[in-house]
Amino acid sequence: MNTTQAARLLQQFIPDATCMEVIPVGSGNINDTFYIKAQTSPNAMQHLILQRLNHHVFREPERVMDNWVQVTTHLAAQPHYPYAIPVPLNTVRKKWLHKDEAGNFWRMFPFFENTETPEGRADVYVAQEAARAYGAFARALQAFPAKNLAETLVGFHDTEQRWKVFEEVLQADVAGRVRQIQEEIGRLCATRSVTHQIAALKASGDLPLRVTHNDTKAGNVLLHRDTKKAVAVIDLDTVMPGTLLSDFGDMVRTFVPSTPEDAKERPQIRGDIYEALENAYLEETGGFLAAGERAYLPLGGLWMCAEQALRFLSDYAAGDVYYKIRSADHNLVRA
Ligand code: GN1
Ligand code: MG
Repeated sequence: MNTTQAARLLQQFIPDATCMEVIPVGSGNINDTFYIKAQTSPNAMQHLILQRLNHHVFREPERVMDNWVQVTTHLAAQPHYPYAIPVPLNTVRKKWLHKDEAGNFWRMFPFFENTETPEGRADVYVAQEAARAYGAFARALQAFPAKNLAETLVGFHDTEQRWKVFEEVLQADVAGRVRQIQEEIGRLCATRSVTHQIAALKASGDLPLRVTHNDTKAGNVLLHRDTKKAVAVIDLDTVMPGTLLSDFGDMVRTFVPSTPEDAKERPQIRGDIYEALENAYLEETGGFLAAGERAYLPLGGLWMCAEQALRFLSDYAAGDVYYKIRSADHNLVRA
């Protein structure tokens, strides 16, 4: 994206602003994200995020934004929620999305300055900060009726269904890669019992339906660059009704290993980080978790490792149709 293109999009949100700079940012696997520096008056600059929402994945972009706005409105009304809230800007037409001539959906947010995400480099302190932030997010949304949120990605954490799709993908083998991934398939099959256990737990009614973030990875919590204090939980695209086990689990998946999701080396599994996550998350959520949630929280970590490996391997076998990739074996490496 060049400044002329960015300027045209910026006009849709802040008509009198001049685009001074545009830089691609973030490591999202689905959407395209840019930092924009905008001059909004002779001596005022605004720092913004411009993002293209992937409408091939999110087939109903307006409902994604409706969930997002419901949740941020609720968070903003909580006097004790201590973090910054990613509230979208309105377009000049008073919408949350601008649809361009090519049919792409664009949105804009304030940019949180002097922040970073702790992908692949969390120490105990950082893990605590992040887990507290995700825990506080869940706590602040405790009284929000989950059924008011749209299920924007149907069956997102229905791992049994994802297994069915995986089996179909293996059967079809359109990319001709199945022979080469026999070892990975074998290892994935060893996680099948975790998935069955989760399915049984969901059916038992012991896991209350709650507002869940569903993308609680290390890339979606912003920390202050110097103090490493948590600043904001971001990326509310997947807020939906769900179980907190998966939110805790995706933290485990992305904080406990000593390397980022994309790393080729075999990661170390860090017990001290796991403990820090669990303790800090429970500080925020322990007061309201149901007995079933509390008892099976650790299973969430296994579940999310298994489910994400399944999703990545499935996409590799299907010929890389879902996630953005930056190398031919990217999905295999992630898996
Ligand atoms: C995707 O694009 P991003 O980074 O926000 C994916 C998540 C995965 C994640 C793995 C809608 O999230 O579910 O956990 O990649 N989002 C969607 O890094 O599928
Ligand atoms: Mg996301």
